[in-house]
Order: sequence, then C-alpha cells, then structure tokens
Amino acid sequence: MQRTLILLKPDAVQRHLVGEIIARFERKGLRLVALKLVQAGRALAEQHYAVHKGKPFYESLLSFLTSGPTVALVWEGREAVAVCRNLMGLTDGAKSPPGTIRGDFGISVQNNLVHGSDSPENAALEIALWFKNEELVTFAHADATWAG
Ligand code: IDP
Ligand code: MG
Repeated sequence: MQRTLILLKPDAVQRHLVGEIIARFERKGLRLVALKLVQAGRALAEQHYAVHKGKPFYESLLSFLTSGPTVALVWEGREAVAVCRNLMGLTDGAKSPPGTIRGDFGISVQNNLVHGSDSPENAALEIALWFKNEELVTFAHADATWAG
C-alpha cells in the first residue's frame, strides 16, 4: 500500500486550519500512519527542500518552514501520493481550483498550507526524514473491506 508524507505548514497551524485540513485527508479514506507537531530547524528545512536550493524563493521558503510549528503526517492508501496531491490542488493558491485545500484556504504561492510528496520514491525519503521508524504505526483498519 502506498504511503505519502503530508506537512501542514506553519501557516496552517497559525491560521487554525489543522483540523479542517486533516479532515479532508481522513474523509477521503486515507489511513493515518503517523502524526506529530514539529518545530523544524534550519537543517531539517534544508534537507526537506534541498531540491529547491539556488532558486530565488529558497531562503524565504526556509524561513517560512522554520517560522513556527508544522504538523507532519504519514497517510497510507491506494495511490496515496496522487490522491493527496489532488486534494491539495496546485502550488499557487490563487490558481488552485475551489474544492482543493490550497484553492479553498489560500491565495499565496509560498504560504500554501500543505506539502505533499510528489512520488512514491520521494515519499519514502521524506517519511524517513521526518519520522523515526518506530513512529510509524501499523494497525488493522475497521473499514478495510469497505474503503479499499
Ligand atoms: P509543491 O509544494 O506544489 O510541490 P514546489 O514547486 O515543489 O511546489 O515548491 C515547494 C514549495 O516552495 C511550495 O509549496 C511553495 O511553498 C514554495 N514555492 C514554490 N514556488 C514558489 C515561488 O515562485 N515563490 C515563492 N514560493 C514558492
Ligand atoms: Mg514539490
């Protein structure tokens, strides 16, 4: 079963949108594997956004991600990476359609509320970056025969 890393970035926490956003992933039928509140430091932010090093928005992005607590989650389910990316919407909140998280709650490009892994390979790397193995919890899901 595919897994993905989701971050509710500091703007989601500061704007009291944590419950609202988690509910969208939960109601979709994804299964929770791990969840915690993290104050990211510079080193973690640099590793997480290493692919963007050198871009004009890189330093600002690191300041944003370290500016307050982030909620880190791992979700599991069929096509979890794509399912989560679709729930999130486009990077730019202004261009993201209504019904998506970024489309419903934001207008900024940088402060776009959520991060979601963009491939199963990156998901594995990102999950290992944010969570220790023992923080990933495997359990039997009561809806297994219904939700797929
Ligand atoms: P994604 O989060 O939709 O995958 P990426 O292109 O991977 O988008 O960018 C990572 C994060 O960097 C975005 O979520 C956003 O917070 C920020 N970002 C991306 N492009 C810009 C930009 O042009 N200006 C400012 N911030 C940006
Ligand atoms: Mg990305």
